[in-house]
Amino acid sequence: MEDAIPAEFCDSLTEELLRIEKEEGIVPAANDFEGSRTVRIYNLLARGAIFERVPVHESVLPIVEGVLDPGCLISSLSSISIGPGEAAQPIHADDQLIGLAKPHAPVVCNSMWALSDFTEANGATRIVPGSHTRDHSPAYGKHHESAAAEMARGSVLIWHGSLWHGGGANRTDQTRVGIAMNYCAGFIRQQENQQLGIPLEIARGFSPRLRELLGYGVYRGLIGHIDKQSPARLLDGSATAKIVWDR
Ligand SMILES: O=C(O)CCC(=O)C(=O)O
Repeated sequence: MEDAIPAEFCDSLTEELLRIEKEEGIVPAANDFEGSRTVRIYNLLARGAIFERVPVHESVLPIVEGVLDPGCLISSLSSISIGPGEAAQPIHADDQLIGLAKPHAPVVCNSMWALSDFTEANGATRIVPGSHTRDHSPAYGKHHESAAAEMARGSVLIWHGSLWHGGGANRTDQTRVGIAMNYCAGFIRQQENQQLGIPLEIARGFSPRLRELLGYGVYRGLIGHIDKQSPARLLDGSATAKIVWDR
């Protein structure tokens, strides 16, 4: 989706990522999946108020709700800044550790926000079009033909979690900066633990929709309840609807 994120918001997000990287001394990991010249900052909702606007963004969330359903959850929110000289990431599917026979209906729907232009040369996400319909995930570490999803800054790439893809190699002298805003169905486990990873005093300040997306809600009136109440009640005392059995 082009022109999804206004330039000023891209600027502010980029500044904030640089601030966190510097203040926390975050450096690249050293494994072939995360890369050795790529700075990744995880759990962004715990690291700055500006990130609260990302999961609920009006350009992206309605599409994800259409792919999953409105009971979807935030699976993870992190930044991926691919530095000069980084090698291509192995092609993978974001749902490949989930033990469901493929192809299956989407249980993961992920997005990549371009905070810089994404080009073939600077490491634009590489995708294997149509691969979400295959009956298997890619063999890890093997070569798979792929295409660079080039996009201008402010664009967002959204994909079915079974799609084969990976970060590209960066052959330029500029960093490719992206935000990986990932969602999952309301009935599966989130990749980053949102209830323990985000301090409760921070989560209490989030909007009701954002709290729901973190998992402070009950999927279809049942999944995630505590004593037949929504976990939102323990978070902030909110009144909760009846559980499905009591309707
Ligand atoms: O950085 C990218 O373009 C994709 C990263 C990715 O697919 C991942 O880390 O799971």
